[in-house]
Amino acid sequence: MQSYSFDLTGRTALVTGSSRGLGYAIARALGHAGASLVINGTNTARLAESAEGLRAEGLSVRTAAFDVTDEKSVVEAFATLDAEGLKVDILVNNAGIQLRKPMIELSLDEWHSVIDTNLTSAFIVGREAARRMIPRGRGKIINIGSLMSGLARPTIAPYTAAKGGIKMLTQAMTAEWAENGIQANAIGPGYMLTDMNQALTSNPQFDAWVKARTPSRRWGKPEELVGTAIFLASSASDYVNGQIIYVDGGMSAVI
Ligand code: GCO
Repeated sequence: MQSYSFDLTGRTALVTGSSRGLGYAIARALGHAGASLVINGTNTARLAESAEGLRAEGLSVRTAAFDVTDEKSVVEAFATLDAEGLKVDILVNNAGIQLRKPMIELSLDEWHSVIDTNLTSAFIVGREAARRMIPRGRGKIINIGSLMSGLARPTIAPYTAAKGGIKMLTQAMTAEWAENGIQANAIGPGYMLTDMNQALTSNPQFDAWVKARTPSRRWGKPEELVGTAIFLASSASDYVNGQIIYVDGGMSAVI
C-alpha cells in the first residue's frame, strides 16, 4: 500500500529569493505539485511580476517582500503570515548571491555580504519557520547548498564557505528539529544555466571546462532541480533527514 505521496496539496511553501532563477523554478514546481506559494524577494516590482506569471498558470501565490539578512524584517514577515493564518509547511532557503574575486583582494564587507545572504539568512528564516513548525510537529526545510558545499575552486571563497556552512547547518537543524517531525535537507546544484552564472556560460574557456569536468558533459537546467525539491518537500522524504542531494551531472562524484 503506497504510504507516500509527491502531492503537496494543502501545504504552504515559502521560497526565499524566488522572483527569478532557481528560486522561481522551485516555487513554480512546488505550486504545480499542489502547494500554495509565498514567494519572496526585495524588488517588489519584480516580485509582483513573478507572482502574476505564476497566478496566470493557475497557482495560488502570495508575495512577501523582506530582506532575508535582516532579522527584524524576517520576524515581521512571519508575524504578518501568522496574522493572515498562513502556516509555512515547507521552507526553501534559496536566497543567495555570488561574488567572484581572489581572497587577497576581498574586503571584509564583501565577505560579510555573501556569508549573510547565503548562510546567515538560512539560520534567521529557518529559526522563524521552525518556531512555528515545532508545535505543529511537522515541517520541511530545504536549504539550497551548492556543488561548493563539498568542493572549492579559486575566486569564490565566501560563497564556498557559506555553502559548506549550509550543508552543516542542515545537519544541525536535523540534530535539533528531527524529533519534532521536521525534515531538513539540502540540494547541491552543480553548474546550472542561471543568471548568476551568466559570466561563466558566456566565457568559452569556462564553458569548455564545465563540459569537460562534468560527466554529463553539459550545464544543468533549473528545471532539472525541481524534482528533487518536490521529493524533499513531500511525504516521500519523511525519513530523509540531514542529507544533501547533489544535482550536478555527476561532477562531485568524479575527479
Ligand atoms: C562559480 C559558480 C558556482 C555555481 C555552481 C555551483 O562561480 O563557480 O557560481 O559556484 O553556483 O552552480 O553551485
